[in-house]
Amino acid sequence: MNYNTILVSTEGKAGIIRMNRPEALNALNTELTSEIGSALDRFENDSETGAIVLTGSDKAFGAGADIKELRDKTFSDVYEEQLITRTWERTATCRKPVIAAVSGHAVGGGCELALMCDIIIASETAAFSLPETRIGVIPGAGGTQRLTRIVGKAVAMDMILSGRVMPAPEALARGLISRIAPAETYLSDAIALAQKLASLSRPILMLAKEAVNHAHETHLSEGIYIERRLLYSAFATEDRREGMTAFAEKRKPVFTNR
Ligand code: CO8
Repeated sequence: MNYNTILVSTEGKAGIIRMNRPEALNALNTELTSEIGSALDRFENDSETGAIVLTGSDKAFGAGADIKELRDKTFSDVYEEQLITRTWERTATCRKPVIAAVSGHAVGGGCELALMCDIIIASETAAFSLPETRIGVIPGAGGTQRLTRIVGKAVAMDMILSGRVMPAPEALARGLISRIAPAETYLSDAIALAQKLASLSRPILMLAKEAVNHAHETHLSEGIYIERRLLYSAFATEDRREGMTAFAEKRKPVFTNR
């Protein structure tokens, strides 16, 4: 199968999905998130694949949702098309283990996509942030829920309200990521781990994953539901449009609190 925005390969029983929009630092547009979903479908249905690695470039795992694609959308648009729910969420529903190999920027939706994965192996250069408020929206791919469950309210509020960047060592200390690896080996380490997982019993890993997810996700669905509706509501404000327009025009936004 041919893809435009991802590179798909296998190494042994590890399936590898590499996001490949270098011109936009892997900003997540509809095509990219749909292609990730389609590659996950393929690997999930492939009996040879035991685990999946999702990665980006050394510079950026992902710079977040594609702001230029979202800029002109209205509340009706995002509500009707079920923005995020119909595409991005596929990563969170994959039943085989998914390892995120993260290097460089993991910003906004890029950070949230990593948080949908089961294990995050980060390069020592990786840096995580949820700066959506700066462009007039809120995290809308599970960030307000998953991050808060992992790091607690105080740190999540700090990150989400201020948009501050959390470097890999702090992310490890706070339980946001599973391991740090040298910049030269983070991806090969992730692939080696995927191959190791692929050598184990698939149904047992699926059972284990389902069990862990139940511990983690009790009450999560309600939180995601509320988050999604609040995110859509952000599209009713003038500041959301101003924030995204200002970004695209490379200027500081002028917010009017409306
Ligand atoms: N969307 C679209 N284009 C992007 C994005 C993005 N998120 N990020 C970077 N790009 C583009 C830039 O516009 C630029 O394009 P061009 O060369 O044509 O001008 C190119 O990628 C390179 O970017 P920079 O020149 O800015 O690269 P730097 O190395 O200087 O900076 C940064 C890297 C710090 C990552 C910077 O690009 C940046 O701040 N990007 C935006 C990050 C951001 O705000 N992300 C959050 C987006 S909102 C989100 O993810 C919410 C997800 C769920 C909710 C959905 C809401 C509807």
